Amino acid sequence: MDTDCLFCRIVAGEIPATVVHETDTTLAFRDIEPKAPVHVLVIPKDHHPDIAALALADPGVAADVLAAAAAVAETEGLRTDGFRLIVNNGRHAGQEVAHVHAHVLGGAPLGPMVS
Ligand code: IU
Repeated sequence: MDTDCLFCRIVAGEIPATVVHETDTTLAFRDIEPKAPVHVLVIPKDHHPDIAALALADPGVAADVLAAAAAVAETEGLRTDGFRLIVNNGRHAGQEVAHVHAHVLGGAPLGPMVS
């Protein structure tokens, strides 16, 4: 755990979050500023700064994040009409929180991808 990391502190239960799914290695909770009717963040419980670091260090947990995102899509009713899965990686992608997180977005047409 990185004590300076907001998402590590959510995993530790120090900061509240609306958790919608949890496994041994992942946690999924609602984004506090939702950009779609459904906006859930899926994170590994262990601290990794971004998806590239996670995939290189622990590809099994990277796969766990994908599986958790799929489970969230199922329970949130997004499988029929579809959903978007986004992982911002680093400064040019606009990553704000340096603990890897996958955005699960859906519940309405999302429009084209932003540039
Ligand atoms: P990004 O990919 O790093 O840009 O996304 C960070 C997301 O984390 C963003 O959608 C925020 O609304 C969200 N978030 C949150 O859910 N809870 C928080 O306490 C903070 C950010 I700070």
